Amino acid sequence: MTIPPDHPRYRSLMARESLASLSGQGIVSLEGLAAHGRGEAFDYLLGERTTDSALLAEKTAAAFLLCAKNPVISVNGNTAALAAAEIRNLQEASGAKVEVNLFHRTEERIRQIQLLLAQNGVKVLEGPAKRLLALSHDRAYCLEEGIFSADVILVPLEDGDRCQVLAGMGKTVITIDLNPLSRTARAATLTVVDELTRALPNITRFCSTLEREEALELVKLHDNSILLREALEEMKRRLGDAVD
Ligand code: PTJ
Repeated sequence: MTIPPDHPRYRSLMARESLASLSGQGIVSLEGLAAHGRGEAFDYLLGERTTDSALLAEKTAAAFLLCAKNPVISVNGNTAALAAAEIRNLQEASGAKVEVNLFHRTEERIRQIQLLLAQNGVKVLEGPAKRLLALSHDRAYCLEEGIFSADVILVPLEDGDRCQVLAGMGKTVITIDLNPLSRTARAATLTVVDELTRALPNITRFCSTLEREEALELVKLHDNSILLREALEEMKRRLGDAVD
């Protein structure tokens, strides 16, 4: 079916169509489709826009990436499907490495996602991954020169387990997650409660405009619990307005 550009839900329908089609190719997992639906529900509560507190989180995410020694962006199936070009732009602006890391891991999916990213101009780390993280599932597999040795790691649409393990290894973990109640959102050093394709361009823009002094200040002053509380307050406000 062709989705007319004047449909009020055009953007959302196009994203779903792209995810469904890439799921048919094996790039997005079926579980990834369910995860996207959960994200959409939370985005509805936010009014499908970047809130002031999310924008501050995005600026702070840029600050962490700019101040890092070995920043890495970890990409899964949903992130590659929704935002391959945005990942390229962020890589160029931040100098971060990009590594594919999957929950539903098969070598075939890894290869397909690496290819999709490369076709969009992303320089992707490759090589034999090893079971280097203390996790019983396959997200334990990563590269020594990538996720394992990163000091700052951006993990959009993450699952809580790995987030906790990475934080426990002393890494700065930045996540992008529309659900401020998720274990990931709560375990991360910094949570951007915003939709992936809105968040990445904002982080990229801040990477190009932030001065070093301001970046250091943002890193020093960041407080994830305040950002999460503000995201929940925003949802509460919107629900209250809808009821009144
Ligand atoms: O490709 P794989 O095999 O690595 O699997 C990827 C998924 C996403 C299936 C896996 O990481 C997973 O199960 O994730 P979760 O635990 O469902 O968490 C995903 C989180 O991302 C949820 O809290 C969603 O609300 C949120 N989310 C979904 N879509 C978006 C989003 N946040 C921001 N932008 C989105 N587009």
